Amino acid sequence: MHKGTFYITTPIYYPSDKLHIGHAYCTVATDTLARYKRMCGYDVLFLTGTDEHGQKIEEKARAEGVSPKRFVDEIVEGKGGIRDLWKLMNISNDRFIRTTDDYHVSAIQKIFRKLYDKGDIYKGAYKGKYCTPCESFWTESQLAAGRCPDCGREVRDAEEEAYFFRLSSYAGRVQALLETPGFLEPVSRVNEMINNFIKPGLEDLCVSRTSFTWGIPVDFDPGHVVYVWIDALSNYITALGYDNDRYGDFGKYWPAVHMVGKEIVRFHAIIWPAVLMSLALPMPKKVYGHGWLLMDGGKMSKSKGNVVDPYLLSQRYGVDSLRYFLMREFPLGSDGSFSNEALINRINADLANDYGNLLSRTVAMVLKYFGGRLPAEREADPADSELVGMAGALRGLYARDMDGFMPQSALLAVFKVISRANKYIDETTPWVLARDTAKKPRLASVMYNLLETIRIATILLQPFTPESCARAFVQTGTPERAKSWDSAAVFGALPADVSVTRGETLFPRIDLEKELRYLETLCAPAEAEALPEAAPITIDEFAKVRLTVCKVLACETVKKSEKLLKFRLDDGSGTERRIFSGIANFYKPEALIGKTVVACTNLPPRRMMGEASDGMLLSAEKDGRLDLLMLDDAVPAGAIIC
Ligand code: ME8
Repeated sequence: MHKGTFYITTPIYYPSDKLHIGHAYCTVATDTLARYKRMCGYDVLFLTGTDEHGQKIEEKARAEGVSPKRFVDEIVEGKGGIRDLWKLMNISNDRFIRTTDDYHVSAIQKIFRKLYDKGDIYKGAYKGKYCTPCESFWTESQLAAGRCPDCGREVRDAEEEAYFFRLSSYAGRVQALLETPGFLEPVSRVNEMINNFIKPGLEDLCVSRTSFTWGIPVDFDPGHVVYVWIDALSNYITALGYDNDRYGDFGKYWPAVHMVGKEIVRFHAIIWPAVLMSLALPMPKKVYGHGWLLMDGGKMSKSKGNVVDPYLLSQRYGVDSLRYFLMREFPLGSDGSFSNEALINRINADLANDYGNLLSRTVAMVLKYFGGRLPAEREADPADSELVGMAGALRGLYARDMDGFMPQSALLAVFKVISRANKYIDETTPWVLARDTAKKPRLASVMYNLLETIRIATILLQPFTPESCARAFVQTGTPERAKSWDSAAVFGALPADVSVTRGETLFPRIDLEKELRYLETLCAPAEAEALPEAAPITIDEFAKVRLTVCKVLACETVKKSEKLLKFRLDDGSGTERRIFSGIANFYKPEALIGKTVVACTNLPPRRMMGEASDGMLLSAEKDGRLDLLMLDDAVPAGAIIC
């Protein structure tokens, strides 16, 4: 019997670039809550996806010389893309929506028309400052010293025909909704919305554009595309089958809980409710505006000693460790500072030392003292009562925190009990009890209490570290019925004669110093290989350097190396040249095939990863950004740079 439905969503991310740890943070938080609700017996629908339209994506695709659809396909579906990332990170989403999916596109056109037919969308003129070279409209406040903030050129007053949504007429109802307890959390965001947006007066919202084409066309007025936020927000209902027949469970799952970053609370708590009001649909159950992961005083960046690629971090430290860190380190509603050091310290302290150690010590003792299976005889002691009491009460505390969107507090509660269990080992000194056969029943009680505590903690850790918990259950011989949510409230659900199995260490300790040095080489090539002050050279010395134009025939990643790409090049000599280059963090190999590059071809060959590398490819580097030098493809292979 399920307890009802629970529909939870992440923002749909822009596939304009690779996702970073901030995106992973929101998705892991949502996944953890979805897994928690499933565990409690809810019928959960968890949705994530990608927001694929808009000018920014159109421009990025143009810069790469591909169509916008091809550009987003690669980032979303390609190797190491967004879908791969969520698979790797064990994200349990039930659906994945792309706003370029046909069913979504046609549903958006219907929704736009509905709003128009209702009179909530009208045609007007968009007035603003226009930068002709950039083809961009700006408001007065967006300008930089009165000029275009992008290119710095002069702007002019201009008008563009556009559709507007009557947001202003929903201000009263939206304010009442914002003030409804539980709708927008954390509560601090409610005043932010009311003071910053409602009180100054809501203006009607421009919901169509004519200045670019990569969007969903307004079907009754060609030339206009639907504003990307109307397109994007509606994903939450089209993904359930609203105005389309791809799915049929809108009635079953709507309304949703929307997990979003604080910067887009405004769209979800003001604009989206107003659109839903206009469509006469129920309001979202909740909008939760989580905080940001910050680094280097605010900006996520690869250049300043922090690796922020969730793919890389998951592969190196384990998905569960990264998931745990994200949920344990930062309170969900506030901002927090991300650092690789904090990540490694947290894994070592909590997962390796506290939880992992408790598990491995307990299993090792049951094996050593009882051959792996506990006897039925027991001898309780008053010394057990605190641990047994804490473990028995844990599920209640945990549920209160999880229901209150406080996964960090829930984890703190679990780890308090884990620490208590480690202390219990020191207090009961099983190694002393083991010396006296008369104390075997007492020793069995101590072991059982430890296994029970581990079992309850493991059930509750499942939403955070699902894979490791499954392995812990195997080691502790926990039968299926003793893994359930219900059984987490019962101390004593393990069979009396439980038997354990030795397993691999769940969370190996990480050498902090060594890892930080390693991560530094990945993320700050410019700093790691600081260039000496350039000394003057003569023209003859310069002429000694042979720079040859080459065509990339093939390019591939190198096993066991996260940095290197292996190139096969046509250097015009008729013999293929092989060069290894440490740029794998910046390029996908398939994107480089056919490119015209420059190599220094009179360096002595070097052995790299067991093979000869004959030369060096030239790149341009600044502030952690790296660009392989590429020439116009008309330049022939073998041309000498002079
Ligand atoms: O805004 N810390 O997409 P987006 C924590 N397509 N979370 C972060 C973060 C950080 N530093 N950086 C990003 C969009 N996020 C729209 C959404 S929804 C209908 C459309 C997370 O790719 C956070 O959840 O810019 C934020 O709201 C989201 O990624 C923005 O992702």
